[in-house]
Amino acid sequence: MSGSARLLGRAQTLLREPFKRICADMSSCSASGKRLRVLVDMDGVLADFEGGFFKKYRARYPDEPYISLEERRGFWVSTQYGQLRSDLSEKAMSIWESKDFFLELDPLPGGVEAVKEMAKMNDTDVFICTSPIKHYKHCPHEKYAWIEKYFGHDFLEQVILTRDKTVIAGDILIDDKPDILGVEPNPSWEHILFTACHNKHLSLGPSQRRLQSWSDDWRAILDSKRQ
Ligand code: DGP
Ligand code: MG
Repeated sequence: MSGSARLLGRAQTLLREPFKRICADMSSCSASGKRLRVLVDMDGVLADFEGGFFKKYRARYPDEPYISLEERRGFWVSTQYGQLRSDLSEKAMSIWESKDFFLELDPLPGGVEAVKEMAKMNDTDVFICTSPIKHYKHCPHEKYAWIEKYFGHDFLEQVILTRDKTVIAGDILIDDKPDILGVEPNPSWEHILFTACHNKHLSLGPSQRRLQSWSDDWRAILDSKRQ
């Protein structure tokens, strides 16, 4: 081995140790949860999708049968309407595929305030993590416009649009969908089920947690994930 090759080898060894230490520090930082990353769903958690759907469905189809919010069961609205009568599935879809549906959703009580408060907490990063519908003509644009309206332009930095939430890394995902599945079998987040008309009758496993509403103790749930 030449003298320069030996020197290079030694330099690499010297560099490797501090570099490894820095990497270890970085990973222990995230493993100890120094900064908490909270993912908050939009429809059914911040924006009243079910209420907005019901109001507009009744207005457009006043003579058709409907399912009251009390009677809602199962995440997919179109599936339950299809069970009532097969053609109602398409009628249901026509509601959320219409212009202004997502833009005009009312905020659910306390949600906007809670997310704003979270975003101001020390060592906390908050993202709105939402799945747009595949009929993309209005939905993605209106989701951004809704977030800008209630949180301000700068908060658009915190928006994640994805059809697969399992590939997004976070400590907590607050979401009203009972089964959040995707290509990643072991998502990094703990799913906190946000109570909604369609999921309130489900019993959860012993390790699963709910947030009943934004009046529930969301701060305690966040604190439980800090170390
Ligand atoms: P998310 O809240 O991020 O899980 O998004 C789910 C979206 O799906 C939300 O916009 C509500 C919508 N949704 C609810 N029921 C149905 C349905 O039956 N069919 C479709 N295509 N979308 C639905
Ligand atoms: Mg949702």
